[in-house]
Amino acid sequence: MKIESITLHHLRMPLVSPFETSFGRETDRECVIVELQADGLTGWGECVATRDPGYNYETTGTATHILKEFVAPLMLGKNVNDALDFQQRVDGIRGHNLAKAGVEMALWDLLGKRDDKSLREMLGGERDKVEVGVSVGLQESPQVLVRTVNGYVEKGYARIKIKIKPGRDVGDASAVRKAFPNIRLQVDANSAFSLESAQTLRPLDDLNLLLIEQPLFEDDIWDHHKLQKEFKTPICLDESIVSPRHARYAIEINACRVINIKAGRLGGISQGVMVHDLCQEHGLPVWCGGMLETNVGRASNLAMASMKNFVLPGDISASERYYTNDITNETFKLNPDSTIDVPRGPGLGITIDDAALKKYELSSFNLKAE
Ligand code: OSB
Ligand code: MG
Repeated sequence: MKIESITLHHLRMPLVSPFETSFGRETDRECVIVELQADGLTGWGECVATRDPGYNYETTGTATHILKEFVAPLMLGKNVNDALDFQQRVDGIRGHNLAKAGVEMALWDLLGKRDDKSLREMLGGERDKVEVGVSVGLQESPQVLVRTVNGYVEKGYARIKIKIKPGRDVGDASAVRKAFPNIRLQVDANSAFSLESAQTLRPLDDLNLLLIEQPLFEDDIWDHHKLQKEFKTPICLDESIVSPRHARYAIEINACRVINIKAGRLGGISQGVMVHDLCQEHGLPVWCGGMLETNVGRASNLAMASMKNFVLPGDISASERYYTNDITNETFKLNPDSTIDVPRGPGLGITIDDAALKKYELSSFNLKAE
């Protein structure tokens, strides 16, 4: 498709409730919404870089810079055929996966609209609804945490993930396990431990957790391999898996038994599909991670999670868990069986609420083909 125009919308949206992890506390979330125009159609994508480089080195600022100065010139006025064509074009830009992935998502949306196919159909997804859970941030105390978890359980979430950090680990997880003996429970450290400090996590092995997510450094695979040997509970890598190649390294050295797939972190949906396929070949289950997306990114996550090897529940909660007024006309609701329906419309299957987009826009920037 011949790309005629690229618009970057820098948004800031208040979160329904603050989200605290080992790398910080957010009361609102920033992102960059990408709008591509080609052949009379508009495609939308979400770049999941945030204001601060806490989860990842990228920010809304670096993503805007990379997209304007380096990605846009490789696309404007050019015929971009598909996601792999896009990946070849941006291959010379080192890193900046979150920036690239935002554009790749918008391209999938365009292609789906052109061919009248949903993203799920394009990816060969097998499910029309996917199992989901909720990711609960650090709370004031284990008591408050149990109360917060209870609220989500009452809403119908059958899988809970809690954030942990040094000093707020075994105690928090034990309190939740005690209050909910049978719930599917997992923890996420967002790389807050070292191999030494992770020794305090040993009691987690007796809490019947689905997995322990990213306990060690964000760029580490080797120490995770050492730690996995000491735990019965599967270690799941998030931050460390930034490409299909890294997934292969982790699998080859047994650094983890599960991988969290985020298209943003991997540089695009196409790269997420590759990691999905690789894990399937090697018998590793995968699940879809989340980045507190708007409904744009959530639509993409739901389509990915419909693929066969996404056998664990995703960090994809209902729209109302994140924002009171999202930027699409559609809303994603939790079904009573802790699932969310996969969108059926062409591309991402969402339409933008222009008033909401404008309301949250800090700035926008348009680039057109000559
Ligand atoms: O590590 O999975 C993570 C949110 C922002 C950055 C990193 C992570 C998260 C979450 C939230 O856990 C998942 C969601 O979108 O519900
Ligand atoms: Mg994580």
